[in-house]
Amino acid sequence: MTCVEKGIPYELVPIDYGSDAHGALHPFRRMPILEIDGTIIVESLAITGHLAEAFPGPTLQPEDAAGLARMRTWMSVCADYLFADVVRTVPRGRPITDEEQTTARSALERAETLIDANPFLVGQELTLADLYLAPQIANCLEKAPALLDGLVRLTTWGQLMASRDSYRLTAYDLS
Ligand SMILES: N[C@@H](CCC(=O)N[C@@H](CS)C(=O)NCC(=O)O)C(=O)O
Repeated sequence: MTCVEKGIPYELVPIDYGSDAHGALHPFRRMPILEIDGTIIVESLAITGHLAEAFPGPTLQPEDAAGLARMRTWMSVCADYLFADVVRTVPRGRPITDEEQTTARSALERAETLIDANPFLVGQELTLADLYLAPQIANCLEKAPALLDGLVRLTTWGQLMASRDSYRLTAYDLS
């Protein structure tokens, strides 16, 4: 999504997940991994920050200190809490248990309280915070859409994100 928003051409390269070749690129054998001009960058925080800062186009980061803090709060919330309690907790391919539902719903309700009246998570412009949260909400909508019932601010923001090319062009196909 960051590449699309910045207008940076990119290619998705398949990898033998968990293999030694994967470990040579990312010692913790996770994704994403960015190869750029012969350099490998791992971890979403570093990758998205590098793409935002090293290329022309929208900055995707607020210029004021308070805005930056708010963006980083969201990125931290996504990386630590929503990733664990929603993305990792909500199963694919079997019904969600009551306990999983409570864990995920509670995290989403807490995230909802962080959304204000602005269209994007940090003000009037799209930032990396939106690009962190959008795939997590897409993942939730795919696996257990009812988890978002009644969460009006998250849903409204999600609809705004879903209308963007970066969202549509990076949607994954499970078939
Ligand atoms: N802190 C890492 C988390 C990376 C991560 O856990 N990625 C997931 C995919 S979104 C993954 O590789 N999962 C596969 C696994 O845990 O083996 C980042 O922000 O890049």
